[in-house]
Amino acid sequence: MQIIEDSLDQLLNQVAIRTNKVANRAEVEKAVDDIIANVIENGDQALKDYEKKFDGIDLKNLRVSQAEIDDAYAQTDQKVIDALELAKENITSFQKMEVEESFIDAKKKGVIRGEKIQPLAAVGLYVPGGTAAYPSSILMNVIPAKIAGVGRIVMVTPPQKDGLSKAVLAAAKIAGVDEIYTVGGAQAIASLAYGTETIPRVDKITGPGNVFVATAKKKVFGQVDIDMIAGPSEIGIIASSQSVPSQVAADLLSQAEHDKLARPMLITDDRELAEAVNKELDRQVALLPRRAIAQAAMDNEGFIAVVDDIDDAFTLMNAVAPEHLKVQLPDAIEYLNQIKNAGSVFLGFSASEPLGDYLAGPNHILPTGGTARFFSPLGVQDFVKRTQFVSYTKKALDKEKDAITTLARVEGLEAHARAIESRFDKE
Ligand code: HSO
Ligand code: ZN
Repeated sequence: MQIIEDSLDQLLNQVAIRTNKVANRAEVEKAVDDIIANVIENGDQALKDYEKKFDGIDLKNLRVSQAEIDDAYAQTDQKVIDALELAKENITSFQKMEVEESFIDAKKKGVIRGEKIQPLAAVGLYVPGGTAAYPSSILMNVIPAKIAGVGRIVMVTPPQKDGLSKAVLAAAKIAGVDEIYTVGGAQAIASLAYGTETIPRVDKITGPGNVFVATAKKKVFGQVDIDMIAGPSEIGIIASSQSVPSQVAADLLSQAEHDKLARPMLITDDRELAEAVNKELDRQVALLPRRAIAQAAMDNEGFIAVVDDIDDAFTLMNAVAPEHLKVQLPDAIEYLNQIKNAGSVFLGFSASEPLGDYLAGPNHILPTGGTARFFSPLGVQDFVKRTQFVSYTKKALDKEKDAITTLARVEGLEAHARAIESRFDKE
């Protein structure tokens, strides 16, 4: 990968330029607008027409039968089932700790105030087709929704000529998906947002997808809620002369193999390590089945930055705000306070990134493209909403009524003031 060595200011500038790229989306926007309008008007028929047009598949039923799901589960290797079950256990125990409590406050005489947290009634999960249909992502999406208490979890995924992936169906069963429909693309997002004769309208849509799916999600936001818009995977590693080059390279490649636009990034204070990692990358990438993708990611988006010291490495990495941040240093946990912007952090030599992708328990649906500055990992909080409430006795209202009527009249809202005063009218 390209090695850049410069002053911290120059490097910070370069990082800002790299994360500001905006793609020209006008054509995609127009296509997606048309698809959404067609699904609203023609429902199931529009979905079937699109499958025929885009994938050449004649869909009889949109819904995947329980028998098909059970069969897929039965045909899945027991080792895979066991691994999914262990992942489920770890994800569940971790995500349960995210549950937020409702509260009620009665400290002031005659006043009750509170906030009630309740699950969303229905959510939809988009699972991409082909090789990007990851069983692990199904667990990561569905388990927090289950813990939140979501009543109905609907999955949509594009139909495949030789049938849906067995491992995906098995993961959906293990995670507790309620219904699965074979529909993909922008039309799938439209159907979840507006509902069709067969597919129920949901309250929130989560899950990654291609540019059409991502654009459709942005467009239906407001009609329903959506999770963040996922971009290509990223890994930022901070390493020093004490890191092992082969391990650093292996972690960089673990994310580079996701996508030609994935971003493997290394920041180090040691030029020698930078060069050793580069050699390892060349050696290891040649051995990978997905070497073409990983190599493209390294060439397109990857970089190694050499800085003066480890403090500068953290400053620069905070500006990158990577999806995954790997601290490949001794006593890594000591650096936790220096990390401001990162989706998920992997501390120490043994915490290799795929530990988080599959098993440790934190979510792998994470903010990308620098959005870790303000977005968080997907979690239980994403599947609940808050409702606030108050109750006042007449005496308590009497104490505060003047402040209310004053504010109402300042805003020119006389009926607001009178509504309060009506409580004190003489009968
Ligand atoms: N690293 C991906 C998630 C994933 N990895 C799924 C393997 N399977 C999120 O950036
Ligand atoms: Zn991954």
